[in-house]
Amino acid sequence: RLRMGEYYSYSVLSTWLQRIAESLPDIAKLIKVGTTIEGREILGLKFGKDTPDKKIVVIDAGIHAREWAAIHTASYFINLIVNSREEDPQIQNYLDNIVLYIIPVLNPDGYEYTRTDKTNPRARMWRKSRSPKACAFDGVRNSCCMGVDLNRNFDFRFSEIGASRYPCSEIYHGPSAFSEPESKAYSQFLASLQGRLEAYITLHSYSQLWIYSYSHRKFTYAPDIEETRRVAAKAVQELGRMYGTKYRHGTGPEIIYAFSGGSTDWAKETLKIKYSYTIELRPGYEEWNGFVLDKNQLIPTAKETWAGVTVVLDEVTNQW
Ligand code: 0X9
Ligand code: ZN
Repeated sequence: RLRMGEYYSYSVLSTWLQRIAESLPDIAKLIKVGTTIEGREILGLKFGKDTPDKKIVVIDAGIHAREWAAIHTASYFINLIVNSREEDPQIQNYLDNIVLYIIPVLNPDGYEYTRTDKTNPRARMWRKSRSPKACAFDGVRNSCCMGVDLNRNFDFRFSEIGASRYPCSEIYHGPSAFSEPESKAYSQFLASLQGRLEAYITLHSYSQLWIYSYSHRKFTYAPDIEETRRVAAKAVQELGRMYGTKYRHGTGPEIIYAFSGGSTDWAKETLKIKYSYTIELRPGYEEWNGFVLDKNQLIPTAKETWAGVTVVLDEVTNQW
C-alpha cells in the first residue's frame, strides 16, 4: 500500500503494481508494455475481467519525465480502484463492464533521471527519454545531446510542425517515427487492442486543458468531432465542479500550439479511437514553473481529474 500525495521512485511504483496484481488476481493483472532504452520494464495494470465483448480504455502518464503530477494522478487512479471498489458502485460498474489499463510511467528512464535532481539541479526539468547522444550541425557547430521527445516520435505527421530535428532540442522528434523503443512498444501495445479500444487518455502537465485531435493544423478534426467535443465539455464541467478549477477544451492549435508526432493524434487517426484525449493538469498556464506542483495539491489534482475521466468512462461503459 502506498500513501497518496507523495512522489515515489520507479522501482517503488513497480513493486507496488506487482503486489497489487499478486494480491488481487481477480481484478488486476500486471502488464508489460515493453522495455526502455536503459532496460527498465514499462509496467501497467489491467483492471477488469477480460471478455471479448468488453470495450477497453487506456490511461497513461509520464511520457514526459518532469510531469510528476501526471504520474501521481495515474497512481492515484490505481489506488482508488484498488481501495474504494467495494464502497464505490461506479468503480464496481467499471470493473464489471469494461477493461481499463493504467500505465503510470511511460518514460521511466526520464522519470528516474529527473529524480537525480539532488546531485544535478537541472535534471528535474528533463522532459525527453534517455536515448544515447545524437548529433546534428546546427549552423554553428556539431551539437550532440541525449534523449528524444517521445510525444513527437509517433507516426502522425512526423516532424511536420512543433517538433525539432536537432537532438539538443527539448522537442527533438528522433531520427524517424517510432525510432524509440518506448514509443514503438507502446504503439504496438495500443494497436493490439484495436477494435475494442474505445478511449485513450494521456495525462500531462501543465495548463489545465482538455485537448483533442488534431494537433498539427487549426480546424482540422476527425469526422466525429461533435461527439468528441461534447464529452470533453462535459468532462471539463464535472472536473470543475469539485474545486472550481477552470479547464479549457479544444484542439492543440486552438488553445495552445500546433505540433505533430503525438500519441493521441496517432491513436485517433490510426486506431480510429472514439475518445482520444490529452489532459494537461494543474496548475494553470499562467504559472511559471508548473511542473513542480506543491505536494498539497497532488490529491486534489488527482481527485478532480478522476471526476473528469469518469465522464469518459461512463460514456464507454453505458453505451454497451
Ligand atoms: O507538447 C506536448 O507534447 C504536450 N504538452 S506538454 O506541455 N505536456 O509537453 C501536449 C500538448 C498537446 N497539445 C497540442 N495538441 N498542441
Ligand atoms: Zn507533457
